[in-house]
Amino acid sequence: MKKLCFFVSKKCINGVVPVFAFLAFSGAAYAQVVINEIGAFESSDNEWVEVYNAGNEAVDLSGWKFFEAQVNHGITLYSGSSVLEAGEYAVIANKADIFASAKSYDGSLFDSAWSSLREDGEEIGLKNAEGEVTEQFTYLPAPNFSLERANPLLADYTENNWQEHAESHTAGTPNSNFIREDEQTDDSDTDNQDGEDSDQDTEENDSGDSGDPEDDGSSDNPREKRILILQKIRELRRNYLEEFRKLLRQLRSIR
Ligand SMILES: [Ca+2]
Repeated sequence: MKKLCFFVSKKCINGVVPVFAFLAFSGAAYAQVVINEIGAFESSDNEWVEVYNAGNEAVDLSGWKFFEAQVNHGITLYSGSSVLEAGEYAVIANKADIFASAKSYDGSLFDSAWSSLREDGEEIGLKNAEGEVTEQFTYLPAPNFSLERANPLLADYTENNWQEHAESHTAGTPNSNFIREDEQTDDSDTDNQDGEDSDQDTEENDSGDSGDPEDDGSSDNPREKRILILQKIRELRRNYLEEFRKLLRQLRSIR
């Protein structure tokens, strides 16, 4: 256990390490599909929810239900695969054909049908093919943009773990708040187990970013500074996800 904790200690994210440590120590498979982003701000026909497999084994969503307004809404595969691999995303849309035509998205898409997701929050959930509740909670108000979950492994449904997107949404892709600002400093100068995919390659995609969101020096405009910080967060999130998936692969390889 001590060795394991050392193995992941440099990438500690709140709530993540204890789960991984337990899993690796026990060697257990771990299935956990969660609701990861909510598009209640859209017009009713365009509404959607994003789900994410935060476990370490594939999950077949055939027969699963999206629970909303005290109703179990069926979901039917529209495109992609019903099997959600570990670390993969899928989208459940109120009208999948409308979602597919309106969004640039090529991942797994499920069609469902509900009246309307409340922008001021309501109780929603997921039920598996056996009818068991895998997750159920009341989401926070998000009237303008999507509501994103920061840490999919935390059963925290408060504003500590859910924030409204700054200007849009990330349906089917990692959330913009996946790495929170207060986690960047703890994660900034670390390397991974294999010495690969470290932080050196994080500066390629966003021009004008010096690497330190507090010291970019490029603008005093609050909105521009916020965008620069969000770009840095997304870079860190991408690197974190790569490490996240690598750890899951390592877990699965343990016999
Ligand atoms: Ca997302």
